Amino acid sequence: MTDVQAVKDALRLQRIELPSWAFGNSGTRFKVFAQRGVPRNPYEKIADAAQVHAFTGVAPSVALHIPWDRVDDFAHLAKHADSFGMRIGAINSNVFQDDDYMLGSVTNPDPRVRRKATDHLLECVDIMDATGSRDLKLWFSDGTNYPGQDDTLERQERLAVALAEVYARLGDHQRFLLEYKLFEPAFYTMDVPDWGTALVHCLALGPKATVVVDTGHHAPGTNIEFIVAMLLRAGKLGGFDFNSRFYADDDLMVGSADPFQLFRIMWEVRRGGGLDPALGVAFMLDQCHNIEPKIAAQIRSVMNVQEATAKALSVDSEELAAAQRNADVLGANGVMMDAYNTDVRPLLAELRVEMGLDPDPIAAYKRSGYLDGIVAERVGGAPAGWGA
Ligand code: LRH
Ligand code: MN
Repeated sequence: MTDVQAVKDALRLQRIELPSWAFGNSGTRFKVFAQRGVPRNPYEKIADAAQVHAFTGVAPSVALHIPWDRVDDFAHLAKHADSFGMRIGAINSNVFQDDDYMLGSVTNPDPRVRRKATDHLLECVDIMDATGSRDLKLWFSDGTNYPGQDDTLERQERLAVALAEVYARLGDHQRFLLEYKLFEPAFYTMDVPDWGTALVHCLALGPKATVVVDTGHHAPGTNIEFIVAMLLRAGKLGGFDFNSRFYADDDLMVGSADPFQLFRIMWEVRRGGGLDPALGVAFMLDQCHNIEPKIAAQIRSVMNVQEATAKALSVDSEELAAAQRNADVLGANGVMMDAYNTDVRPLLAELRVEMGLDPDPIAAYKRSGYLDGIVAERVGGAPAGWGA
């Protein structure tokens, strides 16, 4: 029997970090649809993120993206966040939007460009010092489009040099999360295409170098939960960029395209001890709400992670282990499917009430009238998006 109180206690401790860029306008190369009431600066993004925390109780931090969230005084921005009961989480570097980076950033054949890119990464650590952030998230759009375009091994050496310099700059309580991605914007090679490449670079550096699993960055059909289990086993799972996809890096709401996959991932997280906050696994969302209302979509996304986690916590692990030991294939699979088919929504609603929250976060948010307020208030100024 599932120990309901133990499930609730674990869910109460879970923390889900929100991406500042999810509150701004986003889209595809075909169109970025502007929505009304969109924040115009990081201060307003944090105010919107605070709404997600206010109604879910488990999302007290916002990841920033530099330069999209550049401000004159990051310590002041951190105080602003604190005034909303929020804190600034991971700092995301951006070496993918400058013309100099056409042939790569830290892997670029031109040492001047490599220096420029590395200096940006180091500046992001300066920002972490000001915001009190622990995590630097490193994603490189670096890669090639045609065989022969550049030397694969030489590019790996250049990457290793930059990572080592950043690693040496990290403070005692800081670390970086190296993000891999199979393709896009490069279409022949990406210099960090998969978990193996990311892991090899991190193992070469030390304990402050970890790997982040963006659930949209794999080839179709990839068993992502196996990768999660292996990274936990190696002590190198720094965190997740949660989203979901039907085809490519669609950045849709986590769990919306494949809730069963998210359940399987959260089972391996639980099995590998990753739900223990002491292990430091960062559960971050990395999504774009191109057509749906952004704050409500972030609330829904947090709820989707909670539901997958509650289902994973409902797996009768002793019964499962016994069935596995007895080579009872159907029995073991049945234990997993019983948990997955458990409706955990009543338990989560109960927990929210015990946490002093409304059992239905989205309905409560809609009743708050917050969206009407920001639509009326945020007139003029440039709405935030994927541009500095
Ligand atoms: C790259 C990525 C990365 C972020 C960006 C917003 O696809 O997943 O994590 O920098 O999206
Ligand atoms: Mn990502």
